[in-house]
This record gives sequence, C-alpha cells and structure tokens, in this order.
Amino acid sequence: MSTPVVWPHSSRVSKTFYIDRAGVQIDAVDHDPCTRNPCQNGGSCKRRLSVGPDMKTEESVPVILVSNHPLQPYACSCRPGYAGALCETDINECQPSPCHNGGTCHNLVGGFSCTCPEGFTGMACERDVNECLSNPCKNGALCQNFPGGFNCLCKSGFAGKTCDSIINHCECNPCFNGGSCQNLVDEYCCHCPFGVFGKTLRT
Ligand SMILES: [Ca+2]
Repeated sequence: MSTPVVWPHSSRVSKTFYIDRAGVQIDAVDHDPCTRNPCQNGGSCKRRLSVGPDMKTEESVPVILVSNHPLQPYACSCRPGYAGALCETDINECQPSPCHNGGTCHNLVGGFSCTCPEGFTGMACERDVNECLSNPCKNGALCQNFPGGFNCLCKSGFAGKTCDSIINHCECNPCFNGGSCQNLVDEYCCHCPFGVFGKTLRT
C-alpha cells in the first residue's frame, strides 16, 4: 500500500534520499493544488500543509510528516453567502425566514430580500406603514393608524374606506305619492305635492 507524503515546498533534499530512508511512495513533489483553483463561486484558494491526527514524525533536518490521512492540501476562503470545503454551497439566508409579518423571503447571494404584505415595510417587513401621514381620509374624517393598516372615522353623511362617498339617504326612494326626495347629511327630506303630508308622504 502506498503511503502519501506531503512534500514541503522549500525542501531541496533529494527525493531519492527520502524514498530510501522512509520506504514510502512519494505522490507529489512541490505540487501547488491552487494552480487550477478548486474553490467554487469565486472562493480564493490557499495552500496548506496538514495531515490527520494519526501522525508520526521522523527525526530529520527538514520536517517530514507521514500519515495515511493527509488532509486536503489547500483551504478555500469563501465569498459571503457561500460555504463548504469548496465553497460549493449557497447559504440559504431564508432558513429560517428573517421576514416578519407574513413577508415572503427571497434567497440571494450573500443575503435575502423580503416582499412585504401591504401595510408593512423595512428590510424584514418589521415596520408598520403609517398611512395617516399621507392624509388618506377625506371630508374631515379622523385617521387612525394601526399595525398593517389604517381606519377612517367618517363624519356624518360620509362612508367608504376613506370616507369619500356621500351617503344617499334617497337611494331607497322613501317618498311616496309623488314626493321628491332631498338628500341631507344625516337624513332625507320629502317635498310633498299639494294635499299630501307626513315624513314619507303616506296618506
Ligand atoms: Ca399602519
């Protein structure tokens, strides 16, 4: 069985000398594993000399490490957002989701973005939108802000989400006997033809 030996870059000692002394097969001499960058996704490669813990040392002037488990002779420094020995893994920043208030998370390289539901904003949908700052309530209505929305307290005679509709009290044709209906703020008024009287002109 051949035992790999990691050969120090600075050594100038005869390869044959070590083969004779150690009786091992030398797999690589002055090899640079970073020549063809094995690191993916823009990771940078650095050479390193390392072996597993089951190691023994040989007494000699240069250092010789003998091991059945030489470790990967390089290390990758990954760009933000990537991980793994070869930077091959895209880190999913959406696991767990950082978005609040029901926001939808999108995994990006080195980060994330959130699509927020209406009424929330911020990098992680953490902030309530204060809709009252844009004065959405019409016709003198009072605006009430709350997390995720707003509410308009309409004045008499107005209706709708933003109090922009005038309530038509004549809509149901309350006047009988040919009376004409006039819409007022809180009520209606029936104008009676001659000989008829009453709120709704019933005889
Ligand atoms: Ca709000």
